[in-house]
Amino acid sequence: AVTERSFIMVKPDGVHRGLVGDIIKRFEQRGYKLVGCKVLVPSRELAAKHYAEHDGKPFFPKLVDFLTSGAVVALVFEGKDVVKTGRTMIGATNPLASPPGTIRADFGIDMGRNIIHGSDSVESAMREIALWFRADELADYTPVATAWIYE
Ligand code: YYY
Ligand code: MG
Repeated sequence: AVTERSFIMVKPDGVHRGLVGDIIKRFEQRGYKLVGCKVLVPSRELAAKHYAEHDGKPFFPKLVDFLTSGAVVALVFEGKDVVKTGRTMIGATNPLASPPGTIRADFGIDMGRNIIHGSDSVESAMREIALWFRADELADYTPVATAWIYE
């Protein structure tokens, strides 16, 4: 559905490296609608809730340390098949194993510095959007280009 939403986040490495604009640009030029955007340094509680599925795994503590080490840019994009397409645009978890043209391959090398997060299912997206944004932080509007993106 065209109202499908995904939670996309530029992680602290991407912010430090000045990649926020490049990453937003890729989703914008694809035709996805930006409905939420904010910069914040996440608390440990928020980071742990975001990555709750990984709690108990060996890399979990360093993952929480990393995500809380600086500012992130939390984004919500909306559009047809945005969750799956967003994951395709982002690429594999390990940047070195990710195909050229994907965000992680084009901007990164190590798995623990892979630049960006994207929801892995529509259900995850709904959970993550509710975790990071209040309802009144998501904009309700219709981009004028809509009819030139969707037939
Ligand atoms: O969804 P995605 O970000 O591609 O990977 P996940 O398996 O959900 O792991 C979340 C996050 O954790 C990943 O982006 C990097 C980090 N990580 C890690 O540092 N070491 C691992 N062995 C697995 C994941
Ligand atoms: Mg994941």
